[in-house]
Amino acid sequence: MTQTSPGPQQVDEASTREVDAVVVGAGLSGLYMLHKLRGLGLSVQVYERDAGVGGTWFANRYPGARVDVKSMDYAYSFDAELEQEWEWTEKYPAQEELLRYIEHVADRFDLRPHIRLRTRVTEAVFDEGAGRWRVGTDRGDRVSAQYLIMATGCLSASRLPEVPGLEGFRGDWYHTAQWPEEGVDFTGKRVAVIGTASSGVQVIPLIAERAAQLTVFQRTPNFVIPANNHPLDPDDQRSVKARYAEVRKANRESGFGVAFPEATKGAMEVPDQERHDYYRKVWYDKDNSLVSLLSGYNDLILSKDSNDTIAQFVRDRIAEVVEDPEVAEQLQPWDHPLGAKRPCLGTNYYETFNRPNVSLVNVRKTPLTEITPAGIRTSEKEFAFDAVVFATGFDAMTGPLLAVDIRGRDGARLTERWAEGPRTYLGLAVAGFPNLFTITGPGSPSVLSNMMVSIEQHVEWVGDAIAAMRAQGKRTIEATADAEDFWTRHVDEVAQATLYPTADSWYMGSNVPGKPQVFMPYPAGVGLYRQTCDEVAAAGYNGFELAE
Ligand code: N01
Repeated sequence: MTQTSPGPQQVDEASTREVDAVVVGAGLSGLYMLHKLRGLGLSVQVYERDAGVGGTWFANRYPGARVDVKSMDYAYSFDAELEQEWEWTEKYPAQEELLRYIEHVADRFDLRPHIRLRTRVTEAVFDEGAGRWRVGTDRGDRVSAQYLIMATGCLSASRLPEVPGLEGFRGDWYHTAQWPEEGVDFTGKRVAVIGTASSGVQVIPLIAERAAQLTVFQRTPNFVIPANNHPLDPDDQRSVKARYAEVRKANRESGFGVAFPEATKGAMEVPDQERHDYYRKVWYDKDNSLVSLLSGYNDLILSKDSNDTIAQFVRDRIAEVVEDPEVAEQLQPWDHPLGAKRPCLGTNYYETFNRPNVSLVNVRKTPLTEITPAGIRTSEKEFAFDAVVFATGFDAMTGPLLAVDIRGRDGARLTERWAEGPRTYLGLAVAGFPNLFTITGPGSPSVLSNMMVSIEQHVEWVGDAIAAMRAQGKRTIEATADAEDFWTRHVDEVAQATLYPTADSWYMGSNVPGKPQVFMPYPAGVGLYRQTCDEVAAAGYNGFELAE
């Protein structure tokens, strides 16, 4: 059996230190937060549970892992020299290249001395008397910090399905989000992949090329759009760099964090042929993107009828590509609007089901009942495997935050405060938890956007808030209960006006048994959201109490 999570190393000597800020996580958010706070003159301790920096791009190193936002948009914008000097090689770079980029950033800005790796923050308790957070780790660190910044990511608490028997499995097993650094050789093996969303869609075609047999266990089919990935043309890269400031500004003001001309018409307002031609053009366009597909008409995520047009277009493509009509039918999604669950980008995904060594099991019809010593049992039969790959996702958004025992005023636990679902002000702060900030927290656009745009906006907003507090001699900043109530209701109202809540998705917490069914990200778009955050700051941090 293979368990790949880097566990705690030897327990170090207990230490109690005072720093200005603790940042939890050394992914894209944690690194920039560290750099920002260092720039303000703060002492900062970053803790990272993994053995290296990179967050998502450290942990998700399964074959085929690559970003689905274009590289030129999925790059930090905070430093003009960095953005000019880094050369991307592909439209959608692979994990290795993204990790190289992040490591370059860590070295370039001399961030590593402030980061403790392989160290998981286990608890953070607000000491009201001192007005400071007391933070503890699984390696015995004890640190007191004025600010606690959770840069733990939205998709970092991976989860396995509730199927019994894994501990008795005689083969190897892997989770896509805890992939061994040394890689895995599937050559000649009988392999199972459970899960057919973004991670499964990326890993399946590559495992199929190596394995003797690949069996894909699918519960819900997804919409998979062709990535049309390709090497970046150096002239195109130069041309974007020449107008980078303008490109970044447009991204920040957009809906998804990637600028795209605003659609003026709904999908049903144009003739069928025109609409079909548009979808076709995007499907085959080498420079297409999820945004270009979803932004062609202004109501695709608002109107079921409009959404049906694009959903049917994709189902037709699946039927065209997949040779066995029964398999094609199983792969066609009918149960959710396109975009209401995270759509996937794929390379040779549907084509892979035409390979003689690949088969599909519909676990909606024949549910998984048990992992056996030899393999997997469904309600129909037992399958034998040498290796099982879980592409089964995450306890998203709240999972990484609630994995730390966070206690605010009066010892109130965040887990209890969020028992009915997350409650935040602006997705950045929680009433009763002073000086705690959540980067891309629930209630902010985060996962519905280009994460880089959302991360930078939050880091800069938090940095500015801390700078303002220091300038005014304030020791604590805390969201008011009224502001939190208002924001939590507002996020829900905006979500209810869309098709998002109609799907069972990790956005809704549906993938985790017992998790409250609440739409967690804020779907009003990054441009509008940024404006709101800026207005709050300009009004002297409206909705927050600042105390000396
Ligand atoms: O996880 P998921 P993911 N029995 O939760 C299935 C980002 N990401 O790692 O849909 C059988 O989306 C589950 O089935 P169902 C991106 O934001 C980005 O793929 O719940 N099946 C589903 O098929 C993405 O949305 C990139 O019915 C079970 C799958 O496992 C997010 O990460 C790449 C099961 C889980 O899908 C998460 O993606 C990768 C069970 N008991 C990830 N439990 C890119 O940038 C779960 N499943 C390209």
